[in-house]
Amino acid sequence: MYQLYSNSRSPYSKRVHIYLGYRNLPYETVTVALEKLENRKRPFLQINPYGKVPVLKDGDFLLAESQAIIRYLEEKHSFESPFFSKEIQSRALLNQAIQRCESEFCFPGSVIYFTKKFVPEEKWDQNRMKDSGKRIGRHFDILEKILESNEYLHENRFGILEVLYAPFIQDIQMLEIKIPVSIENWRKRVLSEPSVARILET
Ligand SMILES: N[C@@H](CCC(=O)N[C@@H](CS)C(=O)NCC(=O)O)C(=O)O
Repeated sequence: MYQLYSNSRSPYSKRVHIYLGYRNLPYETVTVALEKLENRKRPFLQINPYGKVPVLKDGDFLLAESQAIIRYLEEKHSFESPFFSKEIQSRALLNQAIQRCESEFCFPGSVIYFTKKFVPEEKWDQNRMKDSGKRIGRHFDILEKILESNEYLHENRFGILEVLYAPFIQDIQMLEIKIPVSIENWRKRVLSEPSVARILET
């Protein structure tokens, strides 16, 4: 059975929990206590030298990075409706959107989120926060155009993008950025998908 090294507060771990639930793949959770810095010590550093969760264990095979784990499982199992199409340009566009999700939303979003959560306000790097907000605003413009005429981001069906975004759109109001209506409706749709709702408790 698969084992997933994870932490219940980690959004990157939640992506993989959502995915495993969505695909009905049985697995065991191995909790890594980030709050006790268990991830920075052995034996966890032998599991992932970067000291980060999630990590999937499949027999002797270890794999870190949420996106890589989901791609591995998609390739390993032949699902009736796979996230990645056989058509090369469809796959290329999906890869483009995945990259943009990481670099134009999750990364700048984490800058704002972690600063607000863990840094005293007088120490906030206001320029960095403003720049992150602008990047997310531009990203929302792109998503809005897609979602005005589609229910989901890629080929109009729930897929890997929704799994990757889900934990990062849960507390979207924390970004203090105007959310276009089509994005807010998509967000509600994603958060009410049963495998998402089960993990995020939405
Ligand atoms: N790019 C990685 C990011 C993983 C990551 O940043 N995990 C965080 C928890 S959400 C972590 O383990 N942080 C512990 C640390 O950096 O000490 C992924 O997609 O899995």
